[in-house]
Amino acid sequence: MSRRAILAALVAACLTARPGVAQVLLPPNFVDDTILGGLDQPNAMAFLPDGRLFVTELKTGRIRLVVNGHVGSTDPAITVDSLTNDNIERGLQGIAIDPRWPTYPYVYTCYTHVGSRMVLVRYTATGDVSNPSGGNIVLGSKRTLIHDFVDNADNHNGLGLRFGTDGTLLMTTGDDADGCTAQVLGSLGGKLLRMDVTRIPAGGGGPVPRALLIPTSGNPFVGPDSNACLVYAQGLRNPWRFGVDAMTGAILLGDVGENTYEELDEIFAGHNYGWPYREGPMVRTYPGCTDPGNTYDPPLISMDRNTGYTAVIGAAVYRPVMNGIANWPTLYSGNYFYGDYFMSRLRRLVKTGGVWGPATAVPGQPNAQDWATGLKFVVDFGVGKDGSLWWLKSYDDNMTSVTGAIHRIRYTGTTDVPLASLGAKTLRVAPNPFQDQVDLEWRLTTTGPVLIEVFDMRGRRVRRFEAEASAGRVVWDGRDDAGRPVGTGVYLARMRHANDPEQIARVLRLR
Ligand SMILES: [Ca+2]
Ligand SMILES: [Ca+2]
Repeated sequence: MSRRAILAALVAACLTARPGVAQVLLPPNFVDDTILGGLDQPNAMAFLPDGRLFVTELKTGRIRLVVNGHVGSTDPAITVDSLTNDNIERGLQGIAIDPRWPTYPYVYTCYTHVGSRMVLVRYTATGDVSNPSGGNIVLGSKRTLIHDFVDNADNHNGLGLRFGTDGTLLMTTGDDADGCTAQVLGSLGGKLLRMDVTRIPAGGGGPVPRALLIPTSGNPFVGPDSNACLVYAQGLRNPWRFGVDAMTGAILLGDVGENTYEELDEIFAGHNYGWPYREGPMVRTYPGCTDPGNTYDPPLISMDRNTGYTAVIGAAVYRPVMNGIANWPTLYSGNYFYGDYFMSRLRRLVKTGGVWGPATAVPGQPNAQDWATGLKFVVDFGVGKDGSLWWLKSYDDNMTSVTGAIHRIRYTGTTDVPLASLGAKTLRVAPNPFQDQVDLEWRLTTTGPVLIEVFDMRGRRVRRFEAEASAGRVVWDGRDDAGRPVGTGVYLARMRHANDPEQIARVLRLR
């Protein structure tokens, strides 16, 4: 967001100041729970596989563990060092948990650092890493993965952080108020970066060589520039928040606009999203560089800032979760929810016939466009282990100090996600252990696209199968997608299906 827009929004917020927090209005059978208040500008969150939650605080630089609605007995888990927090946008930003937790108890975070630079770091957790109700986690052994993101301007930092479904670490970077950089592959600014973190040595230290971060599965741009090798997509302005579809791996991102449009994009490898020559659907110019006439992906949807949009928060793709006690109805599976930092509205996109568009209103939602209202100062979203959509509010509606909160939108109705039929939905592997080949056999209660993937114990996907049937079988010949035989050892086969929680089976390969 531009400084002018921020100031205007702050003034507006003060003029309309009133006590407390607007009520969150939702469709019938949904409630908004406040899980924990009293946080100091919480900024991003990440769930552990066991349901516990890490939250970053923008200005204090604290990472706090939340267990069953309370902060951990050891609090904070760490306060990051050498933080700069002098502008509204500077501070401790995104957070992501290693998908191999607790075997690899790593927490990744990124922040604006003294010396006009931003850093991506990894901490190693010690303490209650395997105890779902344990509150004693300490983060230490800082290892710096990237130490030299330019941070000359005090805004446009990006720094959203998520893992992709293939186990790579994805990170958004803002253009640092220099739009031209978004079109320069050798600059890390204005990009979505994709990194491999599985080859980083244990313990602290760094910065690690760039080459160690380049995914072995390949990124769209190859050397000799080591920055370009981390780039997955370019032409972004200030991409702050994004979501990864847990089933399809699709990456959906909100790019904060300048003065005219906010936009949502689906990110594809090697694609260019147009900034600074495009803002939403608008063709524009930028001082210091000239549009060479490349092909730019148009946004999925643009929001005219005259309608109140100021800083879009591209949120989460909703999917029900395994054994979620409050999974939402099938209607919402695959929906992409998005809010706005200042405007308080939550809307959703659906993909129909391969095209994203605004969802049809559900009966009883607050108004024709908004699925929910009252989410002012939302900064992050995530689907919790219970199947609810959790969200972070950076402070109360008056921006009072230390009033940030964790909320959860919970479904209270009877879900039509076939939880009761989970036992009937199976992914069976036989023979197990196997030597040459193994059958991966599935059975579902409904039809639709089925995705079966095999991962090694480092979380790397080695093989992928797609099918469309309620029951069937594929044969895995012990080779990866490139036809190379995989080594002996344990593999995880994962089945995903549109409306159902995922199924995972362990497979052991012997020789
Ligand atoms: Ca900056
Ligand atoms: Ca764009």
